[in-house]
This record gives sequence, C-alpha cells and structure tokens, in this order.
Amino acid sequence: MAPSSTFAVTVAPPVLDELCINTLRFLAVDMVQKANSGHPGLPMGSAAMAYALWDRSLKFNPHDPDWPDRDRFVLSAGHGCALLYALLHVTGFDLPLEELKSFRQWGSRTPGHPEYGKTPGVEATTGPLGQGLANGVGMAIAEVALAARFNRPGHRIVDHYTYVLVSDGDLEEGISSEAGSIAGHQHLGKLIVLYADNHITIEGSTELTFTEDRMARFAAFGWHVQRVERSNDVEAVAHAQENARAESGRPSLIAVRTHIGFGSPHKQDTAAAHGEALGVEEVRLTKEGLGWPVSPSFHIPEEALEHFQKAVTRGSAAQAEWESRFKAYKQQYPDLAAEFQRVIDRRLPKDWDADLPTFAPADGPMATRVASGKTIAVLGSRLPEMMGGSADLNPSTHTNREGAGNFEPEDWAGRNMHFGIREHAMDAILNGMALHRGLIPYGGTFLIFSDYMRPPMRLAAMNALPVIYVFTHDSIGMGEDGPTHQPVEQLIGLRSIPGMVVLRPADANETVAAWRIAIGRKLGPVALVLTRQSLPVLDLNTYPGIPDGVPLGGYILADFPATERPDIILIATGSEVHLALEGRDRLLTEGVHARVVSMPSTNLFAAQSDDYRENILPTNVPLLVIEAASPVGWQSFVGPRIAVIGIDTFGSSAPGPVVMEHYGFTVENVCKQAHHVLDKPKKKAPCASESPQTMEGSF
Ligand SMILES: Cc1ncc(C[n+]2csc(CCOP(=O)(O)OP(=O)(O)O)c2C)c(N)n1
Repeated sequence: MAPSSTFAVTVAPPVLDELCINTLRFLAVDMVQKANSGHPGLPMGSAAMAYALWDRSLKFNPHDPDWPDRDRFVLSAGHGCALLYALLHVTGFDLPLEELKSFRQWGSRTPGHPEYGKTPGVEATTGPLGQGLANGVGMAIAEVALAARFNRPGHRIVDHYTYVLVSDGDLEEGISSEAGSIAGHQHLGKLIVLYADNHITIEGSTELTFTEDRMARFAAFGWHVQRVERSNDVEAVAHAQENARAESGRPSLIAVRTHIGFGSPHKQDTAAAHGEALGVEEVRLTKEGLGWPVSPSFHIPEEALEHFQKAVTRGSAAQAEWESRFKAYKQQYPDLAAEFQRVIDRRLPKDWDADLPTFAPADGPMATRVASGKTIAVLGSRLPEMMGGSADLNPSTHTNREGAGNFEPEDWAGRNMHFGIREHAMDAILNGMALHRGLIPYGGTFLIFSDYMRPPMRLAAMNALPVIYVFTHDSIGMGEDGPTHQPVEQLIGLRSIPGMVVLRPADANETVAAWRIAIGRKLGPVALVLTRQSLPVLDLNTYPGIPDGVPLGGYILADFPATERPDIILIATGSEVHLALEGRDRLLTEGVHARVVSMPSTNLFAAQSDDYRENILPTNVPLLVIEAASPVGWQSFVGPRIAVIGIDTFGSSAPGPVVMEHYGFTVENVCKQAHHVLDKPKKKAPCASESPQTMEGSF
C-alpha cells in the first residue's frame, strides 16, 4: 500500500480565490445567522476545499443539472448544506439569493438538510451521517457498470467522477467502513472523497471518541489516501484532487485539515461553531477579521460572482462536447444510444413483461422466494438494467441471475452483486445507484435483517427512489433458526414508512404480480416479502382474479356468489392465505359463509377508492385477520369489527410447521376465532401472549 502523501503548504490563497472562498463562507454565515438556526462551522472551514473542486475541476452545468455525464457531488455531511446552497447560487443554478435568505424556512428550496428533488444540483438527500458516502459508492458503481455496458472503443459516453464531502461523523458511523470496504474491494478509482478533518464534533474534540488512524483505515480498505495540512491552500487541495483522479485503480480519500468556524475569533476550532448561529457580534468580528464588509449581509463581490459564473459557460461547453461525442456514438451505435437514453429516462422497453411466468399446482408446492428467483431470471433477460444481489445470502434469497455474471473488480459488466454481510451499506449503495439512474437496483436479505437497512430504506422512500428489496424468510414459519431470525414487528415497521410499498404475496402467481408492480413503480421503493417454506400454487383457473387483484393491494380470492353478504371475512397475507382458504372450507361445513380476502399489500389497498374497499370489506361484516406477524396496525386499518390471529411476542426455535401451530396458525384456531368473532358480545380482550392466540380489538 502506498504511503499517504502530505502537502504542508503555508501560502495564502491568491486574492481572487480568497474573495470567492470568503463569499461562500459569509453567505453560509449570513444564512445561518438570518435563520438563527443551522451549522456555520463546517461551511466556514471547508469553503476552500469545496471551492478548489468546484472551481478547478468539477464537471457540471448549472443550466442543466441532470445532464447524465456530469460529475456527481454529494455533501454527505448534510448539516453543512449552507455551503452547498451558496455554491449552487453563485455558480448559476436556479437558486436565487432570495432562497438563501429563506434558509430553513417553510416552502423554501433551502431546507435544513439537502433534499433530493427540492433543490436543483442536490444529488442526494443527506443528513443521517454516513449515508451520503455510501450513496457515493453506489453512484461510482453505477458509473462503472454503465461504462462497461455502453462505452465502446473510441467512445466514452459514460465517463465521470463521483465526489463526496464527508465529516468526522460520516467516518465514525459504521456504514463508512462497510461502504469503504466495498469501494476498495471494487477498485472504484473514480470515487474521490474529501474529508473535512476538523477534529471537532458536537460534544467537543474528536480526541474524546475518534482516535484511530483514519488514513491507515482507508488505506487498509485499499484506498489511495492523501493529506493536505493547510485547508486554505487551494492549489494544494486542487493538486491532491488531481493526484486522486490520476489514481485510477483505487478510490481516494483526501483528508484536509480544516478548521471548523474558520475566522471566527471566539468559535474557530470549537464545538460552539458546529450547530448554531455565530451571533451578531461574532459575525461582525469574523467579517472584520477576514476583511469582509460587515454589512450588507449576503454580500457577493462582483469580481467573485463574475468568476463563479464562468461555471455556466464552462459547463455548457463540457456538456456540448459530450453531446457531440454522443452524436457520433449514436451514429455508429444507434441501438445502444437509444438504450442508453431509455435506461437514463427510466423507461421500460415494450413487452418487458411479456414472458413473465405463470404457475400451476402441477408445478408442485413452491416457496415464494423460489418463484421470485424464477421471475427475476425472466425479467433480467428483458431488462439488462436490472442489477442487484444480496448481503451474502444469494442462495437463500434467490437473487442471483444465472448467466448475468458477477460484478467484480475491474470486470464491471456483471450484474450479480455480492455486497458481503453489509446490509446497511448495501441499501445505501442501492440508493446511490438509483440516484445515478440507468439501473434498476435490487437487494436481498432475510426480512429480519431489514432492521439493519432501516435508515437507507427511509431515505429511499423520502427520495422516491425505485429500489426493490427482496426479503425472504418472512415469518416464524421459517422455523428452526428461532426468534433471532423470525421477523415479527418488521412488516408493520416497513408498512409504516411513508411511500414504501410492501407486498407479501401468497403464492408463486401473486409473486409474479408483485414483481410486475415493483418493476413498474418508477417513483418509490418496493419491499417484496417472501417465504422460505414451500406453499401450494393457487390455480389461476380457480382464482382468476390474482393478476388484477394484486395491484389493488387486496381482493376477493374466494367467495360465495350466492351469498350476498358473507358471515365473516378472513383477511390473510402471504403464507396465511392458504390457512384462510382451509378455514373457509371448514367453516362452510359448520354453516358459516366466509369470504377470503388476500391482501398482499395494505399500502396499495389503502390507496384504493372508498367504494372499492367497501366492496371488498363491507361495513358491518366481522373480520378475522390472519397474519404471522405483529397485529399492530390492522385495527386502525380496518376498524373495530376485527380480531387478528397474529404474534405479539417473539418466535421460537422449532420446525416451521410446529412453530406455526403453537402460535395459533391452524385451521382449528381460525374456525374457533371466527366463531368467537361471530358470537361475541363485543368487549376488549387483552393481547394473548400465549399460544394459540388472538388479539381482539386490543391495539
Ligand atoms: C446518523 C446521525 N447521527 C447523529 C446525527 C446528529 N449530528 C449532526 S452533525 C453531528 C456530528 C458533527 O460532527 P462532524 O461530523 O465532525 O461535523 P462538524 O462538527 O465538522 O460540522 C451529529 C452527531 C446525524 N446527523 N446523523
């Protein structure tokens, strides 16, 4: 491993550079001061290193922020967003000064942390520390994956860098090690991370908590590492960035010794500069100290603005140059060029779902994870933009695509990804891939380990990113691994994320329908929740409503046409749908007419019209919900006329069918609870925690 390079330079920045850097610094200072809220310290300390990048080498066009081959810049330390907004404003993005003056205010395009889709030029929503770094790894992966697919000799139409600005907090978070390890392993040479090494976090000096050798750590991950001692030396920082770009075989970390709150006489190098306005008096002293006019605030010297705005001509020229190269490419490779445009626009090809399989009982019982694997294989043959894998569980999650090759260091044409046992980074990387565009990313693990992915899943939903999760081993029915591996509260947890669509299909045919929804959903993530255990295949001749019913979230699977109003409705999801069907048959022999509603997605069902929902679940018909998961949520969803066979404790280690039986997932208990719902004088019962159990109106 090459030793770290160090640049210890003492020169002051040339006059124009200094003017520009101070412009950024004081725009950020004034934004935070006016809002009386926010983080001035990181922008003040990191303005020079960000300027060195944005002024000297970042490839971007302020007038077309989404140009596909732009460099990506992610501010992982999202709390320092005043710096990013200042950069976007002065370089000519559509972010007027008024927006800077409305920092952190209702309706502004300058929210308290960068939000993707709200501000032109913001490449990712950041704020939860560490996420942006892993997003950057995902973007760099997308870049090499697309380059491998589309570039041709003499035609490099995909050729950009990904830059990430991180703080101490980003590198303290564990996800930075997961993502750093993957990036090093994959030799992502076009990923360049600038580290604002300011020695300060909220509670004080990093000496309190963060004393490892960060450079050695990243060098051990296989990164090229450099250190720049004088953060205000634009040339030294720019030179280090040049070195990083020259290093094509390894990702780069450039640690720049910045000073939080630079220039503030009383707050520089202290935690006091981190997360609150400097205060009127301190702003005055800081401006005076750095030779800046105290008023007016939001001052932008003309020479500085003129210099910054060269970004517009520079960016337009860079884009025009790329467009002429793309034109030549299109002439030589018209089909590939059209494909490139299609995947960047997230358009699906005609007939993409034409060959999707249908299954019949004759295929034999099949786990929905197996049906999912078969569906992925077919989808992948039509959608080369599908790219994904699992966190070391491909044989279990059935996420590997035969013949698609492995995505491997410097052999980036493969589409099967091996994330290692790194669920957190896996998902944030999937987010980065989706943000980049050009790919349909998916990732798999056991449903229980979705807990390790919660922060990036939340961000995927917030950013409306089309990321697909393949979660298998979906209930206590998975059996012997026991309570540590048996999900209980994960389903309701996922369903409660705004914008997330959760689908728990009942059989192989519902699984195909679920995948169709997942691929078709261009804005927002989808979680497919699948069984480990085999399930009967529902016969499409007997249950023809499956393909059209699944997209509605819930539908009548089995009913008695002669009966206008069923005596009771059994609502079930996933594997428990089969139990509901058996229960219905048994109840019929007991003179009770039960309707079975399969509800693969409560999220999608809740979005249907009142009429539709009333048609499926008519008012005043008692309901019995059967789902091998926490009962929380059903009550608010379907009202008071309900009992739930669910689980309000953790599972147990035993063969799956035995566990299911002990927790009340039997035909006998379904019938017993159905009679109970029908006969009961209504009163609240406590959640039973012993099996067999039912939770009746007790949420
Ligand atoms: C996952 C996560 N945990 C906690 C926080 C709250 N937080 C915001 S900034 C910060 C640490 C600040 O230290 P550093 O990253 O060095 O930033 P600087 O002080 O240089 O601005 C913390 C803990 C967060 N944003 N994300």
